[in-house]
Amino acid sequence: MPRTTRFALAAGVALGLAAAVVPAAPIALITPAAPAAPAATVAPAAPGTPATATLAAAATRTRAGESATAVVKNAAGRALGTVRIERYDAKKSRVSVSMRGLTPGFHGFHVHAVGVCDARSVDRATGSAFSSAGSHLGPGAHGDGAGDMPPLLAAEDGTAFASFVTDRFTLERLGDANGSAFVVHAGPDNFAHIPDRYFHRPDSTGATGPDATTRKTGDAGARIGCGVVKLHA
Ligand SMILES: [Cu+2]
Repeated sequence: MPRTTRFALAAGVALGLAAAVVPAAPIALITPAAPAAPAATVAPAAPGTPATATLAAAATRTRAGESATAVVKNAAGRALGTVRIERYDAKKSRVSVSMRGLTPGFHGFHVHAVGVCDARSVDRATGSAFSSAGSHLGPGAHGDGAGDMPPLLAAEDGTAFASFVTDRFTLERLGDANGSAFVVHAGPDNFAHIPDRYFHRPDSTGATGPDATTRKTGDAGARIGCGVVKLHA
């Protein structure tokens, strides 16, 4: 296995574990075999805050009309799952993911900047569908971008569940003029986090370090699923 791939997996494991420690909130499309914890329990406890107070606060954070959904489909039009986005507080969003039919392992998972999932639009970088969704939601270089999220970890049965809170985008941002889309990639995401010791030789431009593909997409590869964000009134 190439060093960079090995590193990418290690990075993905760390991030995946961070995402996996939080139980997935129930989503209508797929019910996890293990009973999912109520959504309120995924709220991280603030230091020194009694657990009961945190639960009560979390329960009131999501008000009607403060959520969005994206149904993610593959290039053949088959639904892979659902992403639910809720307002967590003024600056944060809670993202709950439920997928099936993925190849086992880690998958790069990003918000892309355009709310169009056209399976016929070919992504020139990878040859895959959904070029229409544009690049990652910015601003920020890959790894620090608004649209960067913990990768999905698909189990041997192809299911993936995740729930996390991010302050990198709000519902307003997802619903901006050109919308946005949640995209699942074929491979793991290294977040362009390549240590200096892996620097490659200078390329044609004289640049060293991670190449353009790594810096832009974290080498997550083909876009295998895409779901347009729909805000709920
Ligand atoms: Cu992406």
